[in-house]
Amino acid sequence: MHGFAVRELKRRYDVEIHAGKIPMPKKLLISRIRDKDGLICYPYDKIDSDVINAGNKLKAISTFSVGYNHIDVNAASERGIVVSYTPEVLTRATADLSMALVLSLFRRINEGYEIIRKNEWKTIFGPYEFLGTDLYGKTLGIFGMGRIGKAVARRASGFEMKILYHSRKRLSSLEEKKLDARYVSLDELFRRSDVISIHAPYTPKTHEIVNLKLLKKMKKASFLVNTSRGKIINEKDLIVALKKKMIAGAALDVFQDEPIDISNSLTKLKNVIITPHIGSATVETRREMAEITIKNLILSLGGKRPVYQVKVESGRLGLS
Ligand code: 8YV
Repeated sequence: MHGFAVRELKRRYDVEIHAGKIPMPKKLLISRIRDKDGLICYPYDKIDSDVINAGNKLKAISTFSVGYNHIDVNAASERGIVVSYTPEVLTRATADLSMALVLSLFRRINEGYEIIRKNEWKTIFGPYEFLGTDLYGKTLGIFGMGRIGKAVARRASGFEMKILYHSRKRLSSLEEKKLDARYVSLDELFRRSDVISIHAPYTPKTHEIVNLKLLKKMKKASFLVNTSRGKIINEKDLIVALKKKMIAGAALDVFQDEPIDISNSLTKLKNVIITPHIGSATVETRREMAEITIKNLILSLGGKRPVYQVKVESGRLGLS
């Protein structure tokens, strides 16, 4: 947690900070939460019903993230505990990273870097060597057209890409027009896109929704990008698709298990770019996330509405 945020919290409350192993072991968390009024947590902390029910005095949970699939929101709601999160402030940073990954795949930036690093750039490339593809005129398929999906669409428009999308809710025709985006079924999205970028939340409904059946529908020359949650993709199926060259490549910032194990094939495949869950990792964004996280907690503990409260709605709950 940022220093300014810790200082502000300490000015108001008795604060206990876990500074040991991450994530905090469940037993330890359960024992330390018993006398706490509020909790600040991160996506790697599993805040399940055992943890929530151990917090006898718990009134507020504030997560330093837009995703809240790590919190049993139902269990919290049953106990009248307010759950808050940090959307909006990380939209731009995450959309920027998604576009960076799209560009890296299309223009083979990582491959280029690798051949120079390994001293394999021995001759000047001829006109047909080391070719990537233009973004211009290609179709970007956005799965999950929420705040981040829309920000990706706006950026992709700047590169003159065509936008298809699939989402829980279809946008209004005015919004579709503004973004120049066409709504299609999930099947059609996977069939028609040159690159698919995932921006859906992780829920029981999206759990491993991207499986072999769907990947088989993609064009051989197409790419997959994921900056949302790893478990939306069936990783084993993706590895099969990549090894068999059913798709051209993937760029992933999130994984089924994080940190990814070095023995995972995704760390070895040539047609894969991986980054260590850095979607929101910019100086500006992380500072704003910290501001919102403590504001959310302070407002909730003061009996007021937090800046961003997680609403209990079926289909968006469940633990990862
Ligand atoms: C993490 C994220 O919050 O916001 C999310 O849902 O996955 C990330 O931005 C960030 O890595 C801090 O743990």
